[in-house]
Amino acid sequence: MSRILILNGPNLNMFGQRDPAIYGTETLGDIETLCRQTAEKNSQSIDFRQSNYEGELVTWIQEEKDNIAGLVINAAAYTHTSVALYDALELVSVPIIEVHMSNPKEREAFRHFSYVEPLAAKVFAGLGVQSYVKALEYLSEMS
Ligand code: CA2
Repeated sequence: MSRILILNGPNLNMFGQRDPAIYGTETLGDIETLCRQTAEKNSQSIDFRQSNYEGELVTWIQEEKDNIAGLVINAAAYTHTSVALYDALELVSVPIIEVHMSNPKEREAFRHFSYVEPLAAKVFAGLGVQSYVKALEYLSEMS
């Protein structure tokens, strides 16, 4: 069974509570449930986490990088700001899939650059919760 780490960055615990036109109505709990259903179909086991702290995300990547078959990450605002996250992701040798609910490239200019993208095998953005589903399916097809 492939173990996949799914990391969610700052403020994503607020999904479903604000800005439904941008992020949809699903909560992060709903997204986790959908990921678990998708993973079960693909014989994957998932570890689904969220943190509002850059350092905690970095620590989790360091701790888990050798225990996983793939990493799915919605780094939220840290996508556009975090060299620390880039440095941590550089240490990961399994495929990294970048996901976003919205499409940052179609939003404000400050969201257009991603520190995750250069290290990602694939990016799924603008598909709502399906971005996470497609990331798990992509990893399943890769393995
Ligand atoms: O579209 C995405 O998934 C984002 O990663 C969401 C991030 C944003 O900074 C990225 O540019 C794109 C976080 C947005 C703030 O989180 C909220 C969640 C629910 C309601 C309001 C804000």
